[in-house]
Amino acid sequence: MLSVKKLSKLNYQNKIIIAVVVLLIVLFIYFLKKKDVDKIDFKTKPTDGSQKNSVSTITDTQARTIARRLFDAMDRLGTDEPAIIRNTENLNGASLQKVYIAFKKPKYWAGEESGLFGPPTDLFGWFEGELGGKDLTDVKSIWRKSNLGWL
Ligand SMILES: [Ca+2]
Repeated sequence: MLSVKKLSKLNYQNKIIIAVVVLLIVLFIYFLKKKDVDKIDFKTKPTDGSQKNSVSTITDTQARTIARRLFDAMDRLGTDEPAIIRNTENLNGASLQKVYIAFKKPKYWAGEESGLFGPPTDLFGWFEGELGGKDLTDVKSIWRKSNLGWL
């Protein structure tokens, strides 16, 4: 027969077991969330472009954010070449396609967006207007994965 002392000892062990289980659940949720955050950090996480080129690794919102960064890197005076490379080099083909679509066709005139002059220009047109030499070659080699026909 269980004494009161034994019962309370059992309860104590049960409490430890429950505490451990709760801790494991908290840790599990923490790592799940951490994994989600890792996914969001699309700038620094390389993707295996060779095998997963057809499945986008970014959301539409992320594609719009990257497209906006590319636009900001090229609009107005000069060009932020490192920003263009940094924001696209780790994207696979399908993700690059999303970014291309999200960029749309802002009117390009004399190195910047113009509401009045210049034809609606896609991302590649902006690249060609803003980049030259090795920068253009490097950006083209990144975008070859997109299969969008820009050579
Ligand atoms: Ca510019």
